[in-house]
Amino acid sequence: MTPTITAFAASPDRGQGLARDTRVRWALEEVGQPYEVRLLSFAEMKEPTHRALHPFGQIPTYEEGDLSLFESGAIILHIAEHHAGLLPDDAHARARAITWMFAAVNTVEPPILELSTARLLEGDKPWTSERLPLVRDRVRSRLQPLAARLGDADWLDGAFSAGDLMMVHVLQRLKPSGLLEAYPNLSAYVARAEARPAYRRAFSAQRAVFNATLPSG
Ligand code: GTB
Repeated sequence: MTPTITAFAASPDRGQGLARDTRVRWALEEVGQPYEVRLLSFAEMKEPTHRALHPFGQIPTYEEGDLSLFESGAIILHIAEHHAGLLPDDAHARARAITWMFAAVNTVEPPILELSTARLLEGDKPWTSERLPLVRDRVRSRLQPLAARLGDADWLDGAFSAGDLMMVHVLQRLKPSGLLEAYPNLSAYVARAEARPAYRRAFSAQRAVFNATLPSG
């Protein structure tokens, strides 16, 4: 059964692939599962029909037969558990890959989101100039140990896994901040993941949504 995911009809990132449907698209591409996409406006996301799928009125959601899921982490774990390619077979290695998924969304992503909020939503507040250095330090306090753990390995724990997919998508959000550049192995890690054919396909698919909104000619 072909799953259907939801995505922004008009992503605020203007096709940079930073909205969380991209990580779900990427997981589906990695495992070779075709999918359909239902595009939603901000107003449609808050309507009861969509809130029945996503209590918080957000994207992405995932529907497959009578199963419907929200939360990108849960969706990707579901995909990874039902297809080969994103989680190792060995039970301990599998548990470690899932640990990296949680580390990405629960430990690394929060200060990165805080930085985005401070820059984009609160950039005009009088206290932002004092707050930004603190938030940037909080991001560094996650990047430094992550860079130390990755070292010169290609991926966080052996072969590429759902843990890397999630971590890379979280780190991509840092690109405009310039913070990632201080950690050359993390920059190379992100670039390595972005060179994967599955990522390229996912990126192009979400980009096509933005391109379709551009005036022709
Ligand atoms: N924890 C949830 C998950 O992982 O699925 C978070 C879902 C979420 O934040 N969804 C966002 C959303 O629907 C889109 S991805 N927002 C609309 C709303 O809440 O009303 C977050 C996002 C938005 C914009 C950018 N950007 O412009 O760069 C990047 C990421």
